[in-house]
Order: sequence, then C-alpha cells, then structure tokens
Amino acid sequence: MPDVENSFDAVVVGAGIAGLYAVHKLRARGMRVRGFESAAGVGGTWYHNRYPGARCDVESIDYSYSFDEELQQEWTWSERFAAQDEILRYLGHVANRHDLRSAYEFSTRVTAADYDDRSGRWTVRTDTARTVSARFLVLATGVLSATNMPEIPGRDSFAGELYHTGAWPHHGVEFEGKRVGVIGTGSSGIQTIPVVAETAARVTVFQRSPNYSIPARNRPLPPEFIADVKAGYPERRRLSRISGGGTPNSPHPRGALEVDAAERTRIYDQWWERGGYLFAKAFPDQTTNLAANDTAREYVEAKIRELVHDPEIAEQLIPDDHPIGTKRIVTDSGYFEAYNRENVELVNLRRTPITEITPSGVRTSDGLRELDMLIFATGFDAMTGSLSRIDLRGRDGRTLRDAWSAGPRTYLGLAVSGFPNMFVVSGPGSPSVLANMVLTAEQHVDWIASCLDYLDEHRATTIEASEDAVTEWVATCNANAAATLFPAANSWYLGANIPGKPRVFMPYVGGLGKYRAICDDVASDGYRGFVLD
Ligand code: N01
Repeated sequence: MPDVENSFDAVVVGAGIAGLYAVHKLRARGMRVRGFESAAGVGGTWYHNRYPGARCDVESIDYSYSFDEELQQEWTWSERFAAQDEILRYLGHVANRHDLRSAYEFSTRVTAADYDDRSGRWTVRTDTARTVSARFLVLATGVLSATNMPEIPGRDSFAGELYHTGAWPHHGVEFEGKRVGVIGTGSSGIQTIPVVAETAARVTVFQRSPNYSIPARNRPLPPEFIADVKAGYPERRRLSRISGGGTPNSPHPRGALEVDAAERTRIYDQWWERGGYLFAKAFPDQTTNLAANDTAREYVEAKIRELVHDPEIAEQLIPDDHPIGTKRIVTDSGYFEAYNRENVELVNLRRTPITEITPSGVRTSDGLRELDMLIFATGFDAMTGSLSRIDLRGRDGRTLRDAWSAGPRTYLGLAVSGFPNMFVVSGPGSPSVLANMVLTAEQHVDWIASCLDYLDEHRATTIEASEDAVTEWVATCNANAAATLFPAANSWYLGANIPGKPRVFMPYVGGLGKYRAICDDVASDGYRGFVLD
C-alpha cells in the first residue's frame, strides 16, 4: 500500500527566503509539498542571526521579494538597511499571506536523503524520526547557515556566557557592566562590536584579519521616497534582474584608470557618502585590475586613518592581505569610531595569537584577558556546509560528500550529476552570495518550476545534470574567477576559512544578469546538459 500521507511531490528543505518561495511556487503548480525547517519558525538566516546590530547590507527596497506585486505595494520598509527583526517580521508576513507555514514541519532537521533508482523517488529522514518520500528534492538550506566554531584549545571550558553571532539566543542578552570578548572581525563582528561597546564595561576585540568597511549611512525612509519606489518598482526590478549584483546600480562607465585623479576622487567621494558595500562597484575594473583596485584601496585606507584617532591602532585595522572588494566589503555603523572609545581594546592576533580559552577568559601569547562573555563572530562553513551536514545519497548510494570531496561540482549551481530530481537553490556555482540573495533565489526557483513544467509536457520523470555539463560549468566558473582578483583573498568564497576545506572559488562571478541569460538559454535549448528520462 503506498503511504499517501508521507508521500509528496516535492520536499523543500529550509524556510528561509529561498525555501519559502520554493514552497509557494511549487504549490502554485498544484504540487503536494512538504517543507522541513530545523528552526522553530520561518526566516532562515534572519531567524538565527539575532546578534546586536544585525542588519542587511543590501537596501531593504531591493532585498525583498519581487514575485508578488501586491505584497510589494503593501509592505513598507522603515529604514534604508533593514534590521534583522524587521526582515524577520517581513518574512513572517509573507508566510502568512501565502499560507506557507502549513507546508512545514518546524524544529525538524533533515538528516538524510537518498535516491532510489527503481522508484525514482527520494526518501527523506529527519531528526524527529520522520521518513517521507518525494519525487523532487529542493535544497534551500542556506549558504551562510552552518556556523563555524573554531577548535580553540579550552573553548568549551569557558565559564561565562558564550555565543555565536549566527546562532544567537532568543532570550535578551545584557552587556551592561560586562567584560565582553569578540573573536572575529568579518561582517558579523563589525556590526556587533559598536553596539556592544555602547553598554559593556569593556570590549576586547580579537582580530586575526582586518577588513575593509564602509559606513552604512542608514536612515529612516521618508514616505515620498517610498511612494516613488513603489511607483517605479517594475523598472527597478527589471534593471536589477539584468544587473550583475541584483540591484539597480551600475558602475561608472569608464575604468578607474581611464579617468583623471580628480574625477576618480569625485566618484569615490560619492560612493563613500552614499555608503555601504556598493563602494566595491564604483568602477567596473575594481575587482579585475590590481592597479585600479589600488586606487579604491588607498582611498578607503585614508578614510580609516581619519576615523581612528590612534594612528597605531588605525594601521592595525587596515587590511594588508587582500585587494579591496575581494572579501565582501562590510557595511558598518560606527565600527572604526568604536576604537576611539576608552572601553574598546584591539588585540592583534597576528602579533599575539590566542593560545587557549580558560574558564575565566582568553589567553593570548601576551597574557590572559578576563571576560564575562565571549562572542564568536567566526563565520560559517559557507555554501557547502549546510549540504554536507545532510547525509545525501544519489544514484548507487554515492554520497554528496564523496562527489564533492575535491570541492563542490554543480551544473549552473542548480544540479549535481548522479543526483536526479535534486535541485540546490543558491548553491555553489551560482551567483547567489555575490548578488542580491532574494532575486537570485527567485531566479533559481522560477527556473526550477519552468523545468518541472517542461518535464510534465515531455512526459519525463527524471532530470539529471550530465557529468560533462558539470565539468564544463565548473571550468567556466573557475575561468571567470581566475579573470578577477577574487582568488587573491583567503575568503569564505574559497572555503579558506575552514581548515581542510578544498580551496575552490565557489560562487559564479559573472553576475546575475549574465547567469540568468545562460540559464534561460539552457532551458530554451531543451535543457542542454541535462539528461531527461
Ligand atoms: O564571517 P566571516 P561573518 N581565530 O567569515 C575570524 C554575510 N553577512 O559572519 O579572516 C580568530 O566573514 C575570521 O578571521 P580570518 C556576509 O556575506 C552579511 O562575519 O579567517 N579569528 C574573520 O575575521 C559576510 O561576508 C551581513 O583571519 C577567527 C571572522 O572570524 C558573511 O556573511 C552581516 C578564527 C569571520 O568572518 C560572513 O560574515 C553578517 C579563529 N580561529 C554576515 N576563525 C550583512 O548583511 C575565524 N576567525 C551586513
């Protein structure tokens, strides 16, 4: 007897931005969909990253779904860069509006999924002892969701409060009067530090690598501005979809070295005043030409020297190991200025490395700093971490971990050879993390839904990326990355932040617009590179 209750057309893993839209889109095709989400509610990244100061670095009016015109008109963002709680409220609103929660089992982590060749179905298992089967498996597990807790000796002996920014607790965390240590100065650390410094007795920042950061210049959005944006959404979204980064912004028409010094400074001043990571895109050649990059780097370095009063500290806050923009430029609110406070201390781990964590604090080679609270802002096993934590088995029991032992291999970031009817949303080989994650997720899910229409029309039951197409796509991604300065940075884009992870540049660097055109072309060419059965 077929187990109708536990048998679905598709399982969607994850209730973040991508998973929610996947559930909506597949249900709209009349499919029976079951979602699983390890958290107790919707939101994905925005559910977990509740640390103080957590805020998106893409403008709220762009970092929002475009698929539902009514939603676009009814929702009003309050600030230029939305804070975590506002984005979470928004995603809750979307879930209500489209009745998405009813598809999900929450507080349920998918532990394993395996494909059965004979039935052509996936069997999905969870940590709540649920077993369901589905024809299609959609992995919307997030790209920055598997937290990285470095194995520092004595870590678990710390007797004070210990948190990771990416798994922040739901209860209130008080900093007042406390001695707080923060390990890590990526986007999460740089957002956290100034907020904690406002009330903590002392903040000790343990910095291994400094980062470039540009002030957010966040502000409330006035009603006239919102009205203009809402009236112009169709064009705004059209420009975003064909752009490189998924927002309607384009760089100067000429390269940084093709204009004179005065024009260059004028443009950098404009982007600096505008605020945020888009500074990386002031000129089109900033991340492809080192001499062009140097002009942007020197401009920002001079700004850091202006912002930080102590010149010795300023020098330690200036990166010397990567071209600007080859790690995501951070969008901050008062980060460098925090070092002008009496209660903020910078510990340069390049000079004095951490030797151990003790019950009372963090010991570096120059002594012990006693702490009441230790915050790990140490990032994520990005892009592959959330997938490799699931025991995924394709044809003949082959595991994804084995298939990707030398680094992730996908076709278009969407499909893996040997794993039929399995789609990854925002996976390695897609532009996702280098663009606006909402629009990239929409593009992926729309493509998947059209692909399923095509399968139905052609009476095909399975679709699988061919090994040749995967090999070619991996080569394309590598060639694209090699033509830029990105591989020069030891970034999470390359897996360089996780000991032992293969060093492969994971995102597709060619931009969303170009990527969309490639995906559309593959589809209109009868899903070139896929095997349909
Ligand atoms: O993580 P990261 P993140 N000892 O990997 C340090 C997005 N995001 O959570 O560089 C000491 O960038 C590590 O040092 P190093 C955004 O795309 C967006 O901050 O490896 N230090 C680094 O300083 C971002 O890029 C937003 O030498 C250790 C830090 O920890 C991505 O998420 C906000 C260490 C980790 O930085 C990840 O950002 C937040 C060790 N053993 C995140 N191990 C916005 O939208 C690691 N570190 C604004």
